[in-house]
Amino acid sequence: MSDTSPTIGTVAARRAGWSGAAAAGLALGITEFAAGLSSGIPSAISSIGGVIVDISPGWLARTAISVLGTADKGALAIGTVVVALVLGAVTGRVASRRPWVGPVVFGAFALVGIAAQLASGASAPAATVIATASAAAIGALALRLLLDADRRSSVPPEAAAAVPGPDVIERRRFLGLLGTVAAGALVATIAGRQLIIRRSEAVRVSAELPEPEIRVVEVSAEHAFDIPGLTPIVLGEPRFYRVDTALVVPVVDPETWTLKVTGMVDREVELTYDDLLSMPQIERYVTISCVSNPVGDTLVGNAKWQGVRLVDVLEMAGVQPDASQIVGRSVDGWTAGFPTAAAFDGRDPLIVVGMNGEPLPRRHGFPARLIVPGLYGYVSATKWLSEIELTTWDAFDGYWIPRGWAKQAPIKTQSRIDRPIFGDRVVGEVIAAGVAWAPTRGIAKVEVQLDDEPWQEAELSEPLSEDAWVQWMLAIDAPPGSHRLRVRATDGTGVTQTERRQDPRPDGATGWHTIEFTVA
Ligand SMILES: Nc1nc2c(c(=O)[nH]1)N[C@H]1C(S)=C(S)[C@@H](COP(=O)(O)O)O[C@H]1N2
Ligand SMILES: [Mo]
Repeated sequence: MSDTSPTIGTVAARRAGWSGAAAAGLALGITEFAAGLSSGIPSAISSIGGVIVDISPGWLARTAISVLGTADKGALAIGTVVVALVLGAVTGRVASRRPWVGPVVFGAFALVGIAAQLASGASAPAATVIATASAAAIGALALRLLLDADRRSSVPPEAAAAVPGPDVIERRRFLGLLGTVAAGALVATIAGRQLIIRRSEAVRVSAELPEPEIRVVEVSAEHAFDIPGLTPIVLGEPRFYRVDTALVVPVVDPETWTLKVTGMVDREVELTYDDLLSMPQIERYVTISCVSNPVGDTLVGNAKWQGVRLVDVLEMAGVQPDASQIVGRSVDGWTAGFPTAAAFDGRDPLIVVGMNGEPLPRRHGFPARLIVPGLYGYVSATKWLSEIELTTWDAFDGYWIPRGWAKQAPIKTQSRIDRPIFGDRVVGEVIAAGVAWAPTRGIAKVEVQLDDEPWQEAELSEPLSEDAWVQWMLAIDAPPGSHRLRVRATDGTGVTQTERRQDPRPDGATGWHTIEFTVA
Protein backbone atom coordinates (compact mmCIF):
# COMPACT_ATOMS: atom_id res chain seq x y z
CA MET A 1 0.00 0.00 0.00
CA SER A 2 1.23 3.46 -0.80
CA ASP A 3 -0.75 4.62 2.21
CA THR A 4 1.86 4.30 4.95
CA SER A 5 0.38 6.74 7.45
CA PRO A 6 -1.59 4.66 9.97
CA THR A 7 -4.05 7.48 10.62
CA ILE A 8 -4.84 8.11 7.00
CA GLY A 9 -4.93 4.37 6.33
CA THR A 10 -7.44 3.77 9.11
CA VAL A 11 -9.62 6.69 8.12
CA ALA A 12 -9.62 5.60 4.49
CA ALA A 13 -10.44 2.03 5.47
CA ARG A 14 -13.22 3.28 7.68
CA ARG A 15 -14.70 5.35 4.86
CA ALA A 16 -14.52 2.37 2.54
CA GLY A 17 -16.21 0.30 5.25
CA TRP A 18 -19.06 2.78 5.61
CA SER A 19 -19.40 2.86 1.84
CA GLY A 20 -19.69 -0.92 1.68
CA ALA A 21 -22.22 -1.05 4.52
CA ALA A 22 -24.36 1.68 2.94
CA ALA A 23 -24.26 -0.03 -0.46
CA ALA A 24 -25.22 -3.39 1.08
CA GLY A 25 -28.02 -1.65 2.99
CA LEU A 26 -29.27 -0.08 -0.21
CA ALA A 27 -29.32 -3.43 -2.01
CA LEU A 28 -31.18 -5.05 0.88
CA GLY A 29 -33.56 -2.09 1.13
CA ILE A 30 -34.44 -2.38 -2.56
CA THR A 31 -35.22 -6.10 -2.17
CA GLU A 32 -37.47 -5.28 0.78
CA PHE A 33 -39.18 -2.52 -1.21
CA ALA A 34 -39.74 -4.94 -4.11
CA ALA A 35 -41.30 -7.39 -1.64
CA GLY A 36 -43.53 -4.57 -0.49
CA LEU A 37 -44.66 -3.83 -4.03
CA SER A 38 -45.48 -7.40 -5.03
CA SER A 39 -46.89 -10.21 -2.94
CA GLY A 40 -45.16 -12.67 -5.29
CA ILE A 41 -41.70 -11.49 -4.21
CA PRO A 42 -40.77 -12.76 -0.76
CA SER A 43 -38.74 -10.53 1.54
CA ALA A 44 -35.06 -11.39 1.07
CA ILE A 45 -34.37 -10.54 4.72
CA SER A 46 -37.06 -12.90 5.99
CA SER A 47 -36.17 -15.61 3.49
CA ILE A 48 -32.50 -15.61 4.43
CA GLY A 49 -33.49 -15.64 8.10
CA GLY A 50 -35.74 -18.61 7.37
CA VAL A 51 -32.91 -20.50 5.71
CA ILE A 52 -30.73 -19.81 8.75
CA VAL A 53 -33.42 -21.38 10.96
CA ASP A 54 -33.71 -24.35 8.62
CA ILE A 55 -30.02 -25.13 8.37
CA SER A 56 -29.09 -24.45 11.97
CA PRO A 57 -28.76 -27.62 14.04
CA GLY A 58 -32.01 -28.81 15.55
CA TRP A 59 -31.02 -28.07 19.13
CA LEU A 60 -30.08 -24.51 18.24
CA ALA A 61 -33.23 -23.75 16.30
CA ARG A 62 -35.32 -25.46 18.94
CA THR A 63 -33.66 -23.55 21.75
CA ALA A 64 -33.95 -20.23 19.97
CA ILE A 65 -37.56 -20.84 19.05
CA SER A 66 -38.77 -22.15 22.37
CA VAL A 67 -36.65 -20.08 24.71
CA LEU A 68 -37.02 -16.79 22.92
CA GLY A 69 -40.56 -17.50 21.89
CA THR A 70 -41.62 -15.08 19.23
CA ALA A 71 -39.12 -12.33 20.03
CA ASP A 72 -36.35 -14.23 18.26
CA LYS A 73 -38.05 -13.65 14.92
CA GLY A 74 -37.50 -9.90 15.02
CA ALA A 75 -34.05 -10.54 16.44
CA LEU A 76 -33.23 -12.90 13.58
CA ALA A 77 -34.34 -10.35 10.97
CA ILE A 78 -32.25 -7.65 12.64
CA GLY A 79 -29.36 -10.11 12.92
CA THR A 80 -29.62 -10.89 9.21
CA VAL A 81 -29.47 -7.18 8.36
CA VAL A 82 -26.54 -6.55 10.73
CA VAL A 83 -24.56 -9.46 9.28
CA ALA A 84 -25.24 -8.17 5.74
CA LEU A 85 -24.07 -4.67 6.71
CA VAL A 86 -20.89 -6.04 8.32
CA LEU A 87 -20.17 -8.17 5.25
CA GLY A 88 -20.82 -5.05 3.16
CA ALA A 89 -18.32 -3.08 5.25
CA VAL A 90 -15.66 -5.78 4.79
CA THR A 91 -16.41 -5.84 1.07
CA GLY A 92 -16.04 -2.05 0.90
CA ARG A 93 -12.60 -2.20 2.53
CA VAL A 94 -11.35 -4.94 0.26
CA ALA A 95 -12.92 -3.39 -2.85
CA SER A 96 -11.17 -0.07 -2.20
CA ARG A 97 -7.98 -1.86 -3.17
CA ARG A 98 -9.39 -4.53 -5.51
CA PRO A 99 -12.37 -3.01 -7.32
CA TRP A 100 -13.45 -6.31 -8.89
CA VAL A 101 -14.34 -7.65 -5.43
CA GLY A 102 -17.41 -5.38 -5.20
CA PRO A 103 -19.41 -6.81 -8.12
CA VAL A 104 -18.31 -10.35 -7.24
CA VAL A 105 -19.52 -10.15 -3.63
CA PHE A 106 -22.75 -8.38 -4.55
CA GLY A 107 -23.31 -11.02 -7.22
CA ALA A 108 -22.83 -13.72 -4.60
CA PHE A 109 -25.26 -11.87 -2.28
CA ALA A 110 -27.79 -11.87 -5.09
CA LEU A 111 -27.44 -15.64 -5.62
CA VAL A 112 -27.85 -16.38 -1.90
CA GLY A 113 -30.83 -14.05 -1.64
CA ILE A 114 -32.53 -15.46 -4.74
CA ALA A 115 -31.96 -19.05 -3.60
CA ALA A 116 -33.47 -18.26 -0.19
CA GLN A 117 -36.42 -16.40 -1.73
CA LEU A 118 -37.21 -19.20 -4.17
CA ALA A 119 -36.87 -21.76 -1.37
CA SER A 120 -39.41 -19.84 0.69
CA GLY A 121 -41.93 -20.22 -2.13
CA ALA A 122 -41.90 -17.13 -4.33
CA SER A 123 -45.13 -17.06 -6.34
CA ALA A 124 -43.54 -14.69 -8.86
CA PRO A 125 -40.12 -16.30 -9.40
CA ALA A 126 -39.13 -14.29 -12.48
CA ALA A 127 -39.93 -10.96 -10.81
CA THR A 128 -38.07 -12.15 -7.71
CA VAL A 129 -34.93 -12.96 -9.68
CA ILE A 130 -35.05 -9.65 -11.58
CA ALA A 131 -35.71 -7.59 -8.45
CA THR A 132 -32.96 -9.13 -6.37
CA ALA A 133 -30.42 -9.16 -9.22
CA SER A 134 -31.17 -5.47 -9.92
CA ALA A 135 -30.91 -4.64 -6.23
CA ALA A 136 -27.48 -6.27 -6.08
CA ALA A 137 -26.38 -4.48 -9.26
CA ILE A 138 -27.50 -1.14 -7.83
CA GLY A 139 -25.67 -1.96 -4.59
CA ALA A 140 -22.47 -2.77 -6.50
CA LEU A 141 -22.82 0.43 -8.54
CA ALA A 142 -23.39 2.51 -5.41
CA LEU A 143 -20.27 1.02 -3.86
CA ARG A 144 -18.27 1.82 -6.97
CA LEU A 145 -19.47 5.45 -7.01
CA LEU A 146 -18.76 5.85 -3.30
CA LEU A 147 -15.26 4.43 -3.54
CA ASP A 148 -14.50 6.63 -6.54
CA ALA A 149 -15.78 9.72 -4.75
CA ASP A 150 -13.77 8.76 -1.71
CA ARG A 151 -10.61 8.30 -3.76
CA ARG A 152 -11.03 11.70 -5.40
CA SER A 153 -11.44 13.30 -1.99
CA SER A 154 -8.39 11.62 -0.47
CA VAL A 155 -5.39 13.88 -0.17
CA PRO A 156 -1.76 13.09 0.37
CA PRO A 157 -0.77 13.71 4.01
CA GLU A 158 1.48 16.69 3.18
CA ALA A 159 -1.43 18.50 1.55
CA ALA A 160 -3.84 17.87 4.38
CA ALA A 161 -3.12 21.13 6.15
CA ALA A 162 -3.48 23.24 3.04
CA VAL A 163 -6.24 25.77 2.57
CA PRO A 164 -9.64 24.42 1.57
CA GLY A 165 -9.31 23.29 -2.01
CA PRO A 166 -10.94 20.98 -4.46
CA ASP A 167 -10.33 17.99 -2.13
CA VAL A 168 -12.64 19.50 0.51
CA ILE A 169 -15.35 19.93 -2.08
CA GLU A 170 -14.82 16.32 -3.13
CA ARG A 171 -14.95 15.27 0.53
CA ARG A 172 -18.32 16.97 0.90
CA ARG A 173 -19.43 15.33 -2.29
CA PHE A 174 -18.41 11.92 -0.92
CA LEU A 175 -20.20 12.50 2.38
CA GLY A 176 -23.27 13.72 0.53
CA LEU A 177 -23.28 10.62 -1.61
CA LEU A 178 -22.75 8.36 1.42
CA GLY A 179 -25.66 10.07 3.19
CA THR A 180 -27.87 9.69 0.15
CA VAL A 181 -27.14 5.98 -0.20
CA ALA A 182 -27.67 5.36 3.53
CA ALA A 183 -30.92 7.35 3.52
CA GLY A 184 -32.08 5.48 0.42
CA ALA A 185 -31.37 2.18 2.19
CA LEU A 186 -33.36 3.25 5.24
CA VAL A 187 -36.31 4.65 3.31
CA ALA A 188 -36.55 1.63 1.01
CA THR A 189 -36.41 -0.81 3.94
CA ILE A 190 -39.00 1.01 6.02
CA ALA A 191 -41.31 1.62 3.08
CA GLY A 192 -41.01 -2.03 2.04
CA ARG A 193 -41.80 -3.26 5.55
CA GLN A 194 -44.78 -0.94 5.80
CA LEU A 195 -46.15 -2.12 2.46
CA ILE A 196 -45.72 -5.76 3.51
CA ILE A 197 -47.55 -5.12 6.79
CA ARG A 198 -50.28 -3.09 5.13
CA ARG A 199 -50.88 -5.82 2.54
CA SER A 200 -51.05 -8.52 5.20
CA GLU A 201 -53.61 -6.49 7.15
CA ALA A 202 -55.75 -6.03 4.08
CA VAL A 203 -56.29 -9.78 3.76
CA ARG A 204 -59.60 -10.81 5.24
CA VAL A 205 -59.08 -12.92 8.34
CA SER A 206 -62.38 -14.70 7.97
CA ALA A 207 -66.02 -14.72 7.36
CA GLU A 208 -68.35 -15.53 10.23
CA LEU A 209 -67.75 -18.92 11.77
CA PRO A 210 -70.69 -21.26 11.19
CA GLU A 211 -72.69 -22.52 14.14
CA PRO A 212 -71.16 -25.74 15.47
CA GLU A 213 -73.47 -28.77 15.40
CA ILE A 214 -71.86 -30.11 18.53
CA ARG A 215 -71.29 -27.48 21.16
CA VAL A 216 -69.29 -27.87 24.34
CA VAL A 217 -70.33 -26.67 27.78
CA GLU A 218 -69.67 -23.06 28.60
CA VAL A 219 -67.12 -22.51 31.32
CA SER A 220 -68.88 -22.01 34.63
CA ALA A 221 -67.83 -21.69 38.26
CA GLU A 222 -67.18 -25.40 38.84
CA HIS A 223 -64.79 -25.56 35.87
CA ALA A 224 -62.49 -22.86 37.13
CA PHE A 225 -61.28 -21.67 40.52
CA ASP A 226 -61.19 -17.97 41.12
CA ILE A 227 -57.70 -17.70 42.57
CA PRO A 228 -55.28 -14.88 41.73
CA GLY A 229 -52.17 -16.11 39.95
CA LEU A 230 -53.78 -19.34 38.77
CA THR A 231 -53.73 -19.84 34.99
CA PRO A 232 -57.21 -19.34 33.47
CA ILE A 233 -58.84 -22.62 32.43
CA VAL A 234 -59.20 -21.35 28.83
CA LEU A 235 -56.41 -19.32 27.29
CA GLY A 236 -56.69 -17.01 24.32
CA GLU A 237 -54.62 -14.28 22.79
CA PRO A 238 -52.19 -12.99 23.81
CA ARG A 239 -51.48 -15.55 26.55
CA PHE A 240 -51.74 -18.73 24.53
CA TYR A 241 -48.17 -19.78 23.77
CA ARG A 242 -46.88 -19.66 20.22
CA VAL A 243 -44.19 -21.94 18.81
CA ASP A 244 -43.31 -22.26 15.14
CA THR A 245 -40.43 -21.87 12.73
CA ALA A 246 -42.09 -19.04 10.79
CA LEU A 247 -40.15 -15.78 10.90
CA VAL A 248 -43.11 -13.84 9.65
CA VAL A 249 -46.56 -15.19 10.44
CA PRO A 250 -47.78 -16.50 7.08
CA VAL A 251 -50.53 -14.39 5.57
CA VAL A 252 -52.96 -16.70 3.84
CA ASP A 253 -55.78 -15.36 1.71
CA PRO A 254 -58.82 -17.55 2.41
CA GLU A 255 -60.23 -16.62 -1.01
CA THR A 256 -57.45 -18.49 -2.79
CA TRP A 257 -56.35 -20.96 -0.10
CA THR A 258 -57.20 -24.64 -0.50
CA LEU A 259 -56.61 -27.78 1.51
CA LYS A 260 -55.56 -30.82 -0.50
CA VAL A 261 -55.75 -34.43 0.60
CA THR A 262 -53.12 -36.38 -1.31
CA GLY A 263 -50.97 -39.51 -1.33
CA MET A 264 -52.35 -42.96 -0.53
CA VAL A 265 -55.99 -42.09 -1.05
CA ASP A 266 -58.60 -43.40 -3.47
CA ARG A 267 -59.22 -39.93 -4.90
CA GLU A 268 -57.51 -36.64 -4.18
CA VAL A 269 -59.67 -34.03 -2.54
CA GLU A 270 -59.31 -30.26 -2.65
CA LEU A 271 -61.37 -28.08 -0.33
CA THR A 272 -61.74 -24.33 -0.28
CA TYR A 273 -62.18 -22.36 2.91
CA ASP A 274 -65.89 -22.07 2.20
CA ASP A 275 -66.10 -25.83 1.58
CA LEU A 276 -64.61 -26.40 5.01
CA LEU A 277 -66.95 -23.92 6.66
CA SER A 278 -69.97 -25.58 5.10
CA MET A 279 -69.11 -29.00 6.54
CA PRO A 280 -70.50 -30.07 9.95
CA GLN A 281 -68.60 -28.27 12.70
CA ILE A 282 -67.82 -29.49 16.18
CA GLU A 283 -66.35 -27.80 19.21
CA ARG A 284 -63.86 -29.35 21.57
CA TYR A 285 -61.73 -28.26 24.53
CA VAL A 286 -58.23 -29.55 23.92
CA THR A 287 -55.00 -28.77 25.75
CA ILE A 288 -51.97 -28.69 23.47
CA SER A 289 -48.35 -28.64 24.55
CA CYS A 290 -44.97 -28.14 23.04
CA VAL A 291 -42.58 -31.06 23.47
CA SER A 292 -39.89 -28.58 24.44
CA ASN A 293 -41.87 -27.36 27.43
CA PRO A 294 -39.64 -27.83 30.49
CA VAL A 295 -41.30 -29.10 33.68
CA GLY A 296 -43.15 -26.18 35.24
CA ASP A 297 -43.08 -23.99 32.15
CA THR A 298 -45.79 -22.38 30.03
CA LEU A 299 -45.51 -23.79 26.49
CA VAL A 300 -48.86 -25.42 27.03
CA GLY A 301 -52.36 -24.05 26.68
CA ASN A 302 -56.01 -24.97 26.65
CA ALA A 303 -58.55 -23.55 24.22
CA LYS A 304 -61.95 -24.23 22.75
CA TRP A 305 -61.32 -25.30 19.18
CA GLN A 306 -63.92 -25.40 16.44
CA GLY A 307 -63.54 -27.31 13.24
CA VAL A 308 -64.32 -30.22 11.02
CA ARG A 309 -63.61 -33.81 12.00
CA LEU A 310 -60.46 -34.97 10.26
CA VAL A 311 -62.12 -38.34 9.60
CA ASP A 312 -64.91 -36.62 7.66
CA VAL A 313 -62.36 -35.20 5.24
CA LEU A 314 -60.34 -38.43 5.14
CA GLU A 315 -63.49 -40.36 4.25
CA MET A 316 -64.10 -38.07 1.29
CA ALA A 317 -60.68 -39.08 -0.02
CA GLY A 318 -60.80 -42.74 0.98
CA VAL A 319 -57.71 -43.76 2.96
CA GLN A 320 -55.92 -46.79 1.55
CA PRO A 321 -55.31 -49.61 4.02
CA ASP A 322 -51.50 -49.36 3.89
CA ALA A 323 -51.42 -45.64 4.64
CA SER A 324 -49.91 -45.68 8.12
CA GLN A 325 -48.95 -42.03 8.48
CA ILE A 326 -50.85 -38.76 8.13
CA VAL A 327 -48.64 -35.82 7.27
CA GLY A 328 -49.81 -32.25 7.65
CA ARG A 329 -48.03 -29.75 5.42
CA SER A 330 -48.08 -26.01 5.94
CA VAL A 331 -48.18 -23.27 3.31
CA ASP A 332 -44.55 -22.58 4.27
CA GLY A 333 -43.47 -26.19 3.78
CA TRP A 334 -43.31 -27.18 7.46
CA THR A 335 -44.50 -30.75 8.11
CA ALA A 336 -45.66 -32.97 10.97
CA GLY A 337 -46.67 -36.63 10.85
CA PHE A 338 -48.63 -38.93 13.15
CA PRO A 339 -49.96 -42.49 12.92
CA THR A 340 -53.13 -42.88 10.84
CA ALA A 341 -54.48 -44.88 13.77
CA ALA A 342 -54.65 -41.67 15.82
CA ALA A 343 -57.30 -40.38 13.43
CA PHE A 344 -59.55 -43.38 13.94
CA ASP A 345 -59.03 -44.41 17.58
CA GLY A 346 -61.73 -42.13 18.93
CA ARG A 347 -59.63 -39.14 19.91
CA ASP A 348 -61.16 -37.46 16.90
CA PRO A 349 -58.62 -34.97 15.53
CA LEU A 350 -59.97 -31.72 14.13
CA ILE A 351 -59.21 -29.54 11.17
CA VAL A 352 -59.59 -26.39 13.19
CA VAL A 353 -60.96 -23.10 11.88
CA GLY A 354 -61.91 -21.43 15.16
CA MET A 355 -60.32 -20.75 18.54
CA ASN A 356 -62.42 -19.66 21.52
CA GLY A 357 -65.34 -18.70 19.32
CA GLU A 358 -63.30 -16.58 16.90
CA PRO A 359 -61.74 -17.44 13.55
CA LEU A 360 -58.33 -18.96 14.18
CA PRO A 361 -55.90 -16.10 14.87
CA ARG A 362 -53.09 -15.78 12.33
CA ARG A 363 -50.43 -16.70 14.86
CA HIS A 364 -52.24 -19.95 15.53
CA GLY A 365 -52.64 -21.00 11.93
CA PHE A 366 -55.38 -19.11 10.06
CA PRO A 367 -57.20 -20.25 8.01
CA ALA A 368 -56.92 -23.85 9.27
CA ARG A 369 -54.75 -26.09 11.41
CA LEU A 370 -54.75 -29.60 12.78
CA ILE A 371 -55.36 -30.40 16.43
CA VAL A 372 -54.82 -34.02 17.44
CA PRO A 373 -55.68 -34.54 21.11
CA GLY A 374 -52.88 -36.19 23.08
CA LEU A 375 -49.99 -35.55 20.68
CA TYR A 376 -47.28 -32.91 21.05
CA GLY A 377 -47.61 -30.04 18.60
CA TYR A 378 -44.51 -30.83 16.56
CA VAL A 379 -45.92 -34.18 15.37
CA SER A 380 -49.49 -33.09 14.87
CA ALA A 381 -50.65 -29.50 15.14
CA THR A 382 -49.75 -28.16 11.67
CA LYS A 383 -50.74 -24.49 11.37
CA TRP A 384 -51.49 -22.74 8.06
CA LEU A 385 -52.40 -26.20 6.83
CA SER A 386 -52.31 -26.61 3.06
CA GLU A 387 -52.07 -30.35 2.53
CA ILE A 388 -52.83 -33.61 4.28
CA GLU A 389 -50.80 -36.39 2.76
CA LEU A 390 -51.39 -40.07 3.41
CA THR A 391 -48.16 -42.05 3.34
CA THR A 392 -46.44 -44.84 5.23
CA TRP A 393 -44.73 -44.49 8.58
CA ASP A 394 -41.30 -45.20 7.09
CA ALA A 395 -41.62 -43.17 3.91
CA PHE A 396 -41.57 -39.73 5.49
CA ASP A 397 -40.22 -37.86 8.52
CA GLY A 398 -41.76 -34.54 9.60
CA TYR A 399 -39.72 -31.36 10.09
CA TRP A 400 -38.38 -32.01 13.59
CA ILE A 401 -37.69 -35.75 13.31
CA PRO A 402 -34.30 -35.55 11.55
CA ARG A 403 -33.44 -32.80 14.03
CA GLY A 404 -33.34 -35.26 16.88
CA TRP A 405 -36.89 -35.47 18.20
CA ALA A 406 -38.91 -38.64 18.63
CA LYS A 407 -41.26 -39.74 15.90
CA GLN A 408 -43.89 -41.05 18.30
CA ALA A 409 -44.74 -38.25 20.69
CA PRO A 410 -47.77 -38.59 22.97
CA ILE A 411 -48.14 -35.77 25.50
CA LYS A 412 -46.88 -36.87 28.89
CA THR A 413 -48.93 -36.39 32.03
CA GLN A 414 -47.78 -33.17 33.67
CA SER A 415 -48.67 -30.85 36.51
CA ARG A 416 -47.53 -27.36 37.34
CA ILE A 417 -47.55 -25.12 40.41
CA ASP A 418 -48.74 -21.63 39.45
CA ARG A 419 -48.76 -20.31 43.02
CA PRO A 420 -46.85 -19.76 45.16
CA ILE A 421 -44.18 -18.95 42.62
CA PHE A 422 -40.55 -19.87 43.17
CA GLY A 423 -39.03 -17.61 45.82
CA ASP A 424 -42.37 -16.18 46.99
CA ARG A 425 -42.68 -14.78 50.52
CA VAL A 426 -46.17 -15.67 51.59
CA VAL A 427 -47.91 -13.76 54.35
CA GLY A 428 -50.79 -15.61 55.98
CA GLU A 429 -52.46 -18.71 54.59
CA VAL A 430 -50.73 -20.55 51.74
CA ILE A 431 -53.13 -21.33 48.90
CA ALA A 432 -51.27 -23.47 46.42
CA ALA A 433 -52.78 -23.87 42.96
CA GLY A 434 -51.90 -24.87 39.43
CA VAL A 435 -52.86 -26.94 36.44
CA ALA A 436 -52.46 -30.60 35.41
CA TRP A 437 -52.96 -32.25 32.04
CA ALA A 438 -53.00 -35.65 30.37
CA PRO A 439 -54.89 -35.12 27.11
CA THR A 440 -57.02 -38.15 26.02
CA ARG A 441 -56.51 -39.76 29.45
CA GLY A 442 -57.77 -37.06 31.77
CA ILE A 443 -56.54 -36.28 35.26
CA ALA A 444 -57.70 -38.52 38.12
CA LYS A 445 -55.76 -37.03 40.98
CA VAL A 446 -53.27 -34.28 41.82
CA GLU A 447 -51.14 -34.54 44.93
CA VAL A 448 -49.03 -31.91 46.61
CA GLN A 449 -46.18 -32.41 49.04
CA LEU A 450 -44.85 -29.83 51.48
CA ASP A 451 -41.22 -30.54 52.43
CA ASP A 452 -41.09 -34.20 53.48
CA GLU A 453 -44.63 -34.40 54.77
CA PRO A 454 -47.06 -36.98 53.39
CA TRP A 455 -48.59 -36.20 49.98
CA GLN A 456 -51.95 -34.46 50.18
CA GLU A 457 -54.66 -34.67 47.57
CA ALA A 458 -55.62 -31.35 45.97
CA GLU A 459 -59.11 -30.27 44.99
CA LEU A 460 -59.70 -30.41 41.22
CA SER A 461 -61.83 -28.27 38.96
CA GLU A 462 -64.57 -30.07 37.02
CA PRO A 463 -62.81 -31.16 33.78
CA LEU A 464 -63.96 -29.43 30.58
CA SER A 465 -63.09 -32.64 28.72
CA GLU A 466 -60.78 -35.64 28.85
CA ASP A 467 -58.43 -33.67 26.61
CA ALA A 468 -58.35 -30.50 28.66
CA TRP A 469 -56.24 -29.63 31.65
CA VAL A 470 -57.76 -29.18 35.08
CA GLN A 471 -56.96 -26.67 37.77
CA TRP A 472 -56.00 -27.87 41.22
CA MET A 473 -55.86 -26.07 44.56
CA LEU A 474 -54.94 -26.81 48.11
CA ALA A 475 -54.76 -24.72 51.27
CA ILE A 476 -51.48 -25.61 52.94
CA ASP A 477 -50.70 -25.37 56.59
CA ALA A 478 -47.09 -24.23 56.55
CA PRO A 479 -45.23 -22.80 59.57
CA PRO A 480 -43.03 -19.69 59.15
CA GLY A 481 -39.74 -20.42 57.42
CA SER A 482 -38.62 -21.76 54.07
CA HIS A 483 -40.34 -24.66 52.36
CA ARG A 484 -40.28 -26.89 49.35
CA LEU A 485 -43.44 -27.73 47.46
CA ARG A 486 -43.85 -30.47 44.84
CA VAL A 487 -46.75 -31.59 42.71
CA ARG A 488 -47.57 -34.80 40.85
CA ALA A 489 -50.58 -35.90 38.84
CA THR A 490 -52.16 -39.27 38.20
CA ASP A 491 -53.89 -39.70 34.87
CA GLY A 492 -57.21 -41.37 34.11
CA THR A 493 -55.51 -44.71 33.51
CA GLY A 494 -54.10 -44.66 37.04
CA VAL A 495 -50.50 -43.89 36.10
CA THR A 496 -48.70 -41.32 38.26
CA GLN A 497 -46.10 -38.98 36.79
CA THR A 498 -42.58 -40.24 37.25
CA GLU A 499 -40.24 -38.39 39.59
CA ARG A 500 -37.33 -39.09 37.21
CA ARG A 501 -36.12 -35.89 35.61
CA GLN A 502 -35.71 -35.95 31.87
CA ASP A 503 -34.96 -33.09 29.49
CA PRO A 504 -37.55 -32.23 26.84
CA ARG A 505 -35.48 -33.87 24.13
CA PRO A 506 -36.28 -36.29 22.55
CA ASP A 507 -39.90 -36.89 23.57
CA GLY A 508 -40.90 -34.52 26.35
CA ALA A 509 -39.70 -33.60 29.85
CA THR A 510 -40.55 -35.64 32.93
CA GLY A 511 -40.24 -34.97 36.65
CA TRP A 512 -42.22 -33.31 39.40
CA HIS A 513 -42.51 -29.53 39.36
CA THR A 514 -40.84 -28.33 42.54
CA ILE A 515 -40.66 -24.83 43.99
CA GLU A 516 -39.31 -23.14 47.10
CA PHE A 517 -41.03 -20.41 49.05
CA THR A 518 -41.05 -18.91 52.51
CA VAL A 519 -43.80 -18.18 54.96
CA ALA A 520 -43.42 -14.90 56.86
N1 LIG B 1 -46.78 -24.54 10.14
C1 LIG B 1 -46.32 -24.84 11.35
N2 LIG B 1 -47.15 -25.41 12.23
C2 LIG B 1 -46.72 -25.71 13.47
C3 LIG B 1 -45.38 -25.45 13.86
C4 LIG B 1 -44.53 -24.85 12.90
O1 LIG B 1 -43.35 -24.58 13.16
N3 LIG B 1 -45.04 -24.55 11.66
N4 LIG B 1 -44.97 -25.76 15.13
C5 LIG B 1 -45.72 -26.77 15.86
C6 LIG B 1 -45.38 -26.82 17.25
S1 LIG B 1 -43.81 -27.37 17.63
C7 LIG B 1 -46.28 -26.55 18.25
S2 LIG B 1 -45.90 -26.86 19.86
C8 LIG B 1 -47.60 -25.99 17.93
C9 LIG B 1 -47.86 -24.72 18.70
O2 LIG B 1 -49.10 -24.18 18.35
P1 LIG B 1 -49.46 -22.70 18.81
O3 LIG B 1 -48.35 -21.81 18.31
O4 LIG B 1 -50.78 -22.39 18.24
O5 LIG B 1 -49.48 -22.71 20.32
O6 LIG B 1 -47.73 -25.69 16.56
C10 LIG B 1 -47.22 -26.66 15.69
N5 LIG B 1 -47.59 -26.29 14.35
MO1 LIG C 1 -43.69 -27.62 19.87
